[in-house]
Amino acid sequence: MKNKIICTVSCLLVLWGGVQWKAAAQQGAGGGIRRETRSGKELRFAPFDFAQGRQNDGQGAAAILLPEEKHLRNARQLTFGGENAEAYFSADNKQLIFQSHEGEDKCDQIYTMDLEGKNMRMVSTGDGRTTCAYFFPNGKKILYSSTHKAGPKCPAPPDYSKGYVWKLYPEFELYTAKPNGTDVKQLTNAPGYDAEATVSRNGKKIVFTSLRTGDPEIYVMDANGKNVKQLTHEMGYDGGPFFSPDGKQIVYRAAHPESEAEKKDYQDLIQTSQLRPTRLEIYVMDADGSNKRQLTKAGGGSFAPFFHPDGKRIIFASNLENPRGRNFDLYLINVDGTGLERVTYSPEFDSFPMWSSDGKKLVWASNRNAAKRGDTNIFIADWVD
Ligand SMILES: [Ca+2]
Ligand SMILES: [Ca+2]
Repeated sequence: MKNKIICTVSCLLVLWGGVQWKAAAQQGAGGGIRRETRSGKELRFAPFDFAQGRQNDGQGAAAILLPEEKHLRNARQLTFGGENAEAYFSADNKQLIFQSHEGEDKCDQIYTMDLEGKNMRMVSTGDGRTTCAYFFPNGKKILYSSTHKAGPKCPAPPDYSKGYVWKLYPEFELYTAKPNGTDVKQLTNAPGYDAEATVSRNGKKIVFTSLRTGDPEIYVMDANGKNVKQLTHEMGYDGGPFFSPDGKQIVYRAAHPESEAEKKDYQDLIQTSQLRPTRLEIYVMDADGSNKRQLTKAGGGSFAPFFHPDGKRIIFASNLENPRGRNFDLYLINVDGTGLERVTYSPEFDSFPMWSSDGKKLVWASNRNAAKRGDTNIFIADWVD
């Protein structure tokens, strides 16, 4: 099937997991919930299948999880169609902010919902493409990346003629807004992609990925966008950063080309803001960019790392047991690189894990239990140590 989906990095990670099977015929299927965007356009979103919805009861919860998934209990499916990813808790653990689209020609927009999957609302502008949203800890602002300033349309898709690549759209800038989506303010204004931003627990610092030097690097800045400081300087992709709970460390993912052939391929592609995501690995560094340590050496795709509230463990997604395969699962690893442990066992894509701030719940995105092949939905479960 021809892949027409156009994506950001996060969305492409979903694709990487084998989600590129959207049948055009599916676009018209289902009733859907009609939502009015703030720009007055109508958006069809996440057809709510009431038969699926019943799986939120206790009986269905058991079916969502596999017996091996001992760290998870009382799982609930919160979305029921389309591609939903990168759901992150608010600091009070009462809401999630995530990105979603349905239909091959659609762009992700940012939504919030409660932990029941209810009160869903679009909080981005409805224009352009958006990605990687996050709540500020005080609950008064949200942060996301968007191309809307460059125009209302989805940016052109990546060129797959040279194989599977990511596109780091230069039109992406970081924006803040009120949690209801109003009061949109531009936070970055730099050449190249600016995205993948998250906020420290004390609300003072933002870490993000930028292509402003021509090489994707991680930066830190004050919450108001001032005092930008570059933290990585390695050739290749460095991105997807999250602070540790105490703000003293940053966990991230990186793909550094090694052989001369890989370096040439990388340099050729990055000139057009494209990347070939081979051998993504998990790294940790101190918050000032020092003391970088590589935690995984799986040779496949390890990404979406997040610190446990205890600051000692990290959860991430990987295909490390079959680095060429399309199945991704969640894994735990200690911050010193020991204690690798598999968490999910579904033969489908599982990724984008985040614990609630008290460590009692885990939210993640998965292709399990999909009504349609290729759907990626948001799931939440109690975390069991
Ligand atoms: Ca780099
Ligand atoms: Ca899986």
